[in-house]
Amino acid sequence: MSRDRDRGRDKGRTPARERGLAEEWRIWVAEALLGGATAPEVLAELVAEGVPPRLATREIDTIASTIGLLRRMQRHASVHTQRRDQVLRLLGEVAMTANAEHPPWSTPAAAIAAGAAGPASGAVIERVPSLEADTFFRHYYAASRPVVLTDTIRRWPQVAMWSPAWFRQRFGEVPVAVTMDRATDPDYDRNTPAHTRTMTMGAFVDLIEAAGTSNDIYLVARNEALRTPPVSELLGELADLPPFLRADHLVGCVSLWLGPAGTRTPLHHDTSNILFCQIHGQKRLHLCAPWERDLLADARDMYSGHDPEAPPGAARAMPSSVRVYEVELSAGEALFLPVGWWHQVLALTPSISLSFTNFARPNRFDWYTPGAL
Ligand SMILES: O=C(O)CCC(=O)C(=O)O
Repeated sequence: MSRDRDRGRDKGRTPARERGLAEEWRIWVAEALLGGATAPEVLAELVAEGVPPRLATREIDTIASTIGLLRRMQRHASVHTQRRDQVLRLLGEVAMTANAEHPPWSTPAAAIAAGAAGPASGAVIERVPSLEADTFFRHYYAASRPVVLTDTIRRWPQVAMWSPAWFRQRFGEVPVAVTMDRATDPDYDRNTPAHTRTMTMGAFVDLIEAAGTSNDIYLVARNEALRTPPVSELLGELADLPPFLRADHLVGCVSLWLGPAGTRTPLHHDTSNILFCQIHGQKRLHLCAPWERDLLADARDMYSGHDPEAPPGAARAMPSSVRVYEVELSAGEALFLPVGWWHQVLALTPSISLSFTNFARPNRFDWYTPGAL
């Protein structure tokens, strides 16, 4: 420390000027703090050089807080780089799932460039009646591009009669794990295990019917209903799956969502691609691409912390830089939700949805956790 201080002395100036320390002494203070000296040690040195203690303290505080700010900025920049690298790797790995000799993009960097120019350039999510497997995998799955399929699941005649009342009639006595008391917990989705209770399907549907519009009760994906008989029998009744799903691989790959109007799943991303099928009622989804810089910056685990439905200026309002897509799904429509895409889901009516992850292409990206960095 004193050798550095000598450098200040070499300049031949007194350390204190009228309004503050001379520049070379400020540099000395910064170097001493960066080198590990404590503020009291630096203060003692300055005072020994004749700097008034109050002036020395003020200068040290200012320099120490600037150093702290720079360190935080450096940390932030490095976390952002790591998060962006995860997005690049995700898009690169997804691109490699294309069933073609030439995948859509050959490198992750090209993938993100093409992805950013693709889905984000249109204002709405494309809607098509149905897709052949090859077209679906090449132009949507491998391209990380959402699409609404308007007719694909209309071909499920057995499913067309599903409603909350139908579930009560068929599975009334079956115990199911549902979430309750969500309305008083701002972090209800993250805290799903703490809100989980078991009751009969019949009692739950009674609650849905009594609830009107409510986010307080919801049977969410993290339930075992479709893994265990008799509810799992429904999987055998899903005839004529789209050609890009594996009909032989359903158990553990299909999740049931059942609730009243008003249920809201907050903005989050998943670690697999999803075919989100609206079986009964209507839902509104807000979607944002994984490469949205301002969402990546604020991500916490799988959640974004922003609310696309919050009015501008509200605490959780979306950053204005972020492009938000809005999709309404009616019964019989399905949305392809690419892995990593942020989505928030609101039930506009009492609703039943099924989400599928059994695509006939690699679909596990558990490592994708930018918000955990
Ligand atoms: O329907 C919902 O409430 C949420 C669906 C969802 O987030 C999903 O399938 O990943």
